[in-house]
Amino acid sequence: MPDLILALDVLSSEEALSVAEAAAPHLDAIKIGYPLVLAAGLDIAAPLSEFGLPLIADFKVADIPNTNRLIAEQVFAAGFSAIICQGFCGSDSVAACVEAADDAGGECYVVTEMSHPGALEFLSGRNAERMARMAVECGAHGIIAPATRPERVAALRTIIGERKILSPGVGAQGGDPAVIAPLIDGMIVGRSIYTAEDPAEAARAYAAYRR
Ligand code: OMP
Repeated sequence: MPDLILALDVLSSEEALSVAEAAAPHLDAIKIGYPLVLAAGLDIAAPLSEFGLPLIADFKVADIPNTNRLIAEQVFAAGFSAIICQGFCGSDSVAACVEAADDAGGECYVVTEMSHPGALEFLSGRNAERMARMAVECGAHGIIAPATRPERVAALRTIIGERKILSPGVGAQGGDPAVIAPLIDGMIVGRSIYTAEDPAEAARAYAAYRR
């Protein structure tokens, strides 16, 4: 059963720190990305790391290999433990992130199939399976796959074997935590925790699906 990863997509450092402090006892990692970093700056990583949890940088990095490497190096220098990159730019772009992660002793996760309805237009099916296979070949530590489509997570699992699957889409996007939990290694939950009246209680409820 999976780790619980908070997607902290709030728009101020005050709210970020307050939600993180409340939820931290029930979490295994915190994921932040453009919303919080653009609002509060990359320096938010330092106070967030005080909670003693791994920090995942969700910049869905999607550029040429050199730019991907430069982005990933900044991320790991700022204290993050992992980075998320897109798979659709190809193996050389993914390999640049994996290499930067390896150099920093961190991890790289590759987006294969996304969780929203529009993902079915391009980021699903055979393309997602090809990206999962490529993620394994590049030495990525795992993939991102949709909690909104458990059958697709099961299909991607047959490709990536023991590598980790981190899965967003439970709660606000409609995915059922009880259905997806046995299939994945990390459950990513955002709004259902950070907009809850009691984020600590919401996090505790999702933590019940943990190992
Ligand atoms: P909630 O829908 O609020 O629980 O947040 C989900 C989090 O996972 C957000 O930070 C999304 O950006 C992220 N996410 C998806 O929702 N779907 C994906 O396919 C991939 C991600 C991601 O890479 O984390």
